[in-house]
Amino acid sequence: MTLRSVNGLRLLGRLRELGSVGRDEAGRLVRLAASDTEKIGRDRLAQWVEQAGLELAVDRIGNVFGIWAPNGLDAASKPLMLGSHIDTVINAGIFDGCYGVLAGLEVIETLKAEGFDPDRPIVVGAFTNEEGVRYAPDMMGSLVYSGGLSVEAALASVGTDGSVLGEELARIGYAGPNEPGFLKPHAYLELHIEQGPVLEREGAPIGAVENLQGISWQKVMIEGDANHAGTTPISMRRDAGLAAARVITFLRERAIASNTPTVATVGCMEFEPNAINVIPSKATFTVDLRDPDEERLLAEEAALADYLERIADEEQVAISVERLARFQPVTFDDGIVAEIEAAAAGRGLRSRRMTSGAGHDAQMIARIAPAAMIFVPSIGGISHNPKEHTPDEDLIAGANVLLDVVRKLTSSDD
Ligand code: HGY
Ligand code: MN
Ligand code: MN
Repeated sequence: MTLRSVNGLRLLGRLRELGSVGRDEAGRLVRLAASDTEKIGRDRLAQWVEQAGLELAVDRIGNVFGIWAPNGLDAASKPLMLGSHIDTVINAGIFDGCYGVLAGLEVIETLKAEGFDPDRPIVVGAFTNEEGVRYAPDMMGSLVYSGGLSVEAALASVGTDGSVLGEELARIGYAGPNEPGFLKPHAYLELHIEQGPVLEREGAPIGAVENLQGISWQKVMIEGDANHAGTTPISMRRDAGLAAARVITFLRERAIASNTPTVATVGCMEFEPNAINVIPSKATFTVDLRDPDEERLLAEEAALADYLERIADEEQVAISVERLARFQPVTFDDGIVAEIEAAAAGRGLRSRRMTSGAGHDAQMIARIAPAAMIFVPSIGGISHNPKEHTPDEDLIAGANVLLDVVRKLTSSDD
């Protein structure tokens, strides 16, 4: 039986078009949640959804959905949901998130065009603020959708720029009428670039993602004393900058010594008064800890807390911590993972089961429906970087595997 395939040129064209939207004056791709640049991307996606003849729906947290409910199917009756996100980090690549949304739309358009008769509606979603760069926590839209955070609390989130999410969504026209969770998915599938080195290293074009690691985000504020860089003896310093530096090296040394998949990242750092000849009075930075094992993640958090106490005493500084996000590791639905492997094999594609190092909306939707993910290789394992790249044939292969799994999960003999 010849398997129908997606329209690869249409998918690649849309990926590149969406990738050109939301560039700053330096040409960097920056489409932060609910920003003016993200609005341009949202509007373009909405156009594609409506041109495809799908029902466009937006919920109160700004999640955007394209709904295909043919032949009298009731849109709300347990649809198969596909999706990801179109917001980006700062100076992003063009595939993270957008690939899963546009491939989901492509799969629905392909099935629609071939006259496929699904036994349930099929929906593609673009979740708000997956990246969490402007508002914490990340995966916010899917977290609200799955009941993990109230929509009111999410709309009240204050961004790193002092903006309020609810006001921004209203301003860009994406404070929708639907209650988050208004469609109860039968199952959820997310296609995404791996953003790591495994598939490329092993020459496997498809990853059947069976679990996703836990995430801990914290903001650490260290307060010392500003003083003269030239006249203050080292022994008399209460140096917030030095204390912050000791925390960063502690995290790296501990992650290496642990001999486990534990990773730790300090991605944001601000000094006050941030002057070349003034000992920093304040250092504010973020800590991103991740581990596939919840017990180890808890142990890393406890070790950091102990070290902060020690540093406060040794450097005579005051340290406070604010939790920004905390998600436990998630195991995906083994039945769907097996369908992904079977679909890959059906196309003669090698696949391998794997863990996701990155957070994804699937991690949240797995709270309300069986979920799984499909990965395609990332060249050099690079992501959250304009060098992020996946070859066209891998992008199309991933979309075809998604197509086959969707067809299987919506065929009445399933
Ligand atoms: O942080 C993450 O893993 C995802 O990119 N939001
Ligand atoms: Mn992503
Ligand atoms: Mn990302």
